[in-house]
Amino acid sequence: MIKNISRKSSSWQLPEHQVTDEGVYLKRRSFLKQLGFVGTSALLSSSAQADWFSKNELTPFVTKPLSFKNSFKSEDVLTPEAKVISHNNFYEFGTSKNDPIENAQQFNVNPWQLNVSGEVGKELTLDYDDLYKLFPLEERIYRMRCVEAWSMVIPWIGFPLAQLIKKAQPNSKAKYVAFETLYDPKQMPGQSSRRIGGGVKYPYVEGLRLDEAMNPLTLMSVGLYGKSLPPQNGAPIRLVVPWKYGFKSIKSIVSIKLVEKMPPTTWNILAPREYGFYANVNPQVDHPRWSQASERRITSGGLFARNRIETMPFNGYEEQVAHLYKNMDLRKNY
Ligand SMILES: Nc1nc2c(c(=O)[nH]1)N[C@H]1C(S)=C(S)[C@@H](COP(=O)(O)O)O[C@H]1N2
Ligand SMILES: [Mo]
Repeated sequence: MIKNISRKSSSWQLPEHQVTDEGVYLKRRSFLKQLGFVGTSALLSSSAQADWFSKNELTPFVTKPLSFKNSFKSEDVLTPEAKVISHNNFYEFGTSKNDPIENAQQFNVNPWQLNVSGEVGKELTLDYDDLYKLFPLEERIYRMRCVEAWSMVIPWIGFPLAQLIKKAQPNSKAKYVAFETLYDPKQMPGQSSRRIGGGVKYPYVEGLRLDEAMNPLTLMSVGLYGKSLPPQNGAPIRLVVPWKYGFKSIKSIVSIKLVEKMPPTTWNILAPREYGFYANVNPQVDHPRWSQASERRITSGGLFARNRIETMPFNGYEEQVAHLYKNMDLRKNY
């Protein structure tokens, strides 16, 4: 995502236990490379999924089946599960697309605490079981468009963020919502090494305007393809905002804070000219280094199934969300 940003190597500054973690990580990667596994995961078929884990000598993270009702369908062909869980951006576990599936299987998500705080009448703390029990779960089939110009169609399971925010009773000062990913360098190798974590400042943070957060499309996701989230997709709970570039959909959230001012966001901090606060999918506003007019839809099968399609304004959700930006210059507010 950030190829032209300088990565000052600072591993020599790290305390010894972190250097050791990185050493183990790098050894593992070169081992996998020798065996020819690194870089091949995008070509896997569904049936190859179990195989992938055994070849890589990984015990897959255990997901659990969820009950939910169907509520939001799509005409689009679903991206196969094996691709949804093996082609990921989750820099806390490394910057290559197959790093998260390789490095996150031991991620411990139970116990978990998600705090809702800030300009609210009632602070909330949700623990692991609450994430699945507090609100009825629904399935939402959404397109997901990464700013890197690839996209998927994913059957998420979750509940509207609006329900959680209402429960916390925001006061009149609440104008924005600030989200934060877990900070745990012992479990997330990218957080203890600039090289592995891509130079991102951790914890990963994101934000929405309150009306964006309250829009019925905005989902807190706890699962996909009928089961709880695998760690590489943001277990145990992540945001999904389908009309915005994928980087807004922050993973493994521990804090949601209602705030008065526009909060800082990770990619905007790193490269403000390239990544704005709004990040609405917009085929007419190019990234400074590439076009956003089209995207590669990741579907099934081999190379010829990787369709190049036109990108739609607001990722095709114009009807549901365009009103949020009525009087805004979307070129300025990218
Ligand atoms: N904490 C955290 N959240 C994150 C990211 C990340 O690196 N760290 N990557 C983002 C990007 S760039 C994308 S495209 C989506 C990818 O979600 P997926 O791997 O479930 O498809 O997660 C987003 N959420
Ligand atoms: Mo992304």
